Amino acid sequence: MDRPAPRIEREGLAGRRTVGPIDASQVPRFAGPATFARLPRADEVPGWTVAVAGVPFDSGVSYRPGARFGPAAVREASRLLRPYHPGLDVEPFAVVQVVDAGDIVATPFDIEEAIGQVGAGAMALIEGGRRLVAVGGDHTISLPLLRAHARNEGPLALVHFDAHLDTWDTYFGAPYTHGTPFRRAFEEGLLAEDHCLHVGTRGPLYGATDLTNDAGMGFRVVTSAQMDELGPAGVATRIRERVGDAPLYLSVDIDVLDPAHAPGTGTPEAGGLSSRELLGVLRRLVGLRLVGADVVEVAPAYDHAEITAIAASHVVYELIGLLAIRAAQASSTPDGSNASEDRVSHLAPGVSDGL
Ligand SMILES: [Mn+2]
Repeated sequence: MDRPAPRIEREGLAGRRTVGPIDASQVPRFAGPATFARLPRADEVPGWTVAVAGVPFDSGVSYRPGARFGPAAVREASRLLRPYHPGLDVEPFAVVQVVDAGDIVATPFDIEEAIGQVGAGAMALIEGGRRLVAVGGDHTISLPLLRAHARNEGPLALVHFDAHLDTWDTYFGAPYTHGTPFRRAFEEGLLAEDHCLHVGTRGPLYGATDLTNDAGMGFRVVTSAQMDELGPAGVATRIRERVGDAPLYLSVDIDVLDPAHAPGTGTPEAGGLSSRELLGVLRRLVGLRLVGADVVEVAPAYDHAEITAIAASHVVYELIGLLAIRAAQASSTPDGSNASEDRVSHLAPGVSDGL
């Protein structure tokens, strides 16, 4: 393209101009290089509030490798995301400036060095209260991401969507792997006591002590099977009760979805959530103090027709919607008026209709 791509520009919070996705009525969605949702790169706008960044690191996996290709696959699969979210009644890219910040580069040869690189990369991105949705990569990356956010926000409420607990101690003696980040986070004091929850766990464990050890670290669990009784609204209520007003970090391992909805992942387990259920839970979390999030474990080599990457791209979009609404709520005047209120009408928690 020999001229800048035409982008959707809007007036966002406090009258600030936001530069959104490339206009799909002028440039077809399948044309041009992929950024997340065809948003501008960070270096194409003067400043931003929310970034999507890839973390293509998968040297911490225990089974199928390949999540290093997750960020590229999620970007490709995100081309069809549109600017308006009807379930949340928000235009997330209009309310705040959202960008694709590229990839946080980490060595594939040394896990501890990579963890340092991811942490430093994340710290730079979230400086000054900016928000990050990281796209993995394997679940190892959540440890440095939690470290970075806890440094800014203090101990975090962690809501962890995953088939697995990820609170094991070591694998082959290795303390830093994709199955251990949340035990390390607990040990390091990054997590807020009595505010952490796993959602969607299932499948065989090494033993019953996996669960008692996990509970001993202060985690509670809503299993995948409980989705049948509670439904997305009930699960969201459990989450809201657990998190309260603590700063919230959301970590979504795409294997929380059933392999029918996410075949392209490293450690699939039968009996998982549908993508509809996961999205339905997430969009009922409006009003919580979301400070950061990641979506991990998309391994495109095992995917089919982009099923997994599409699901992940929608999860990221959902998270951006929550962050945009959070930013709008934070900047609302006491009488509730707000320059971009027409882009966000559901500012109250407990969105339940039209989801
Ligand atoms: Mn995991």
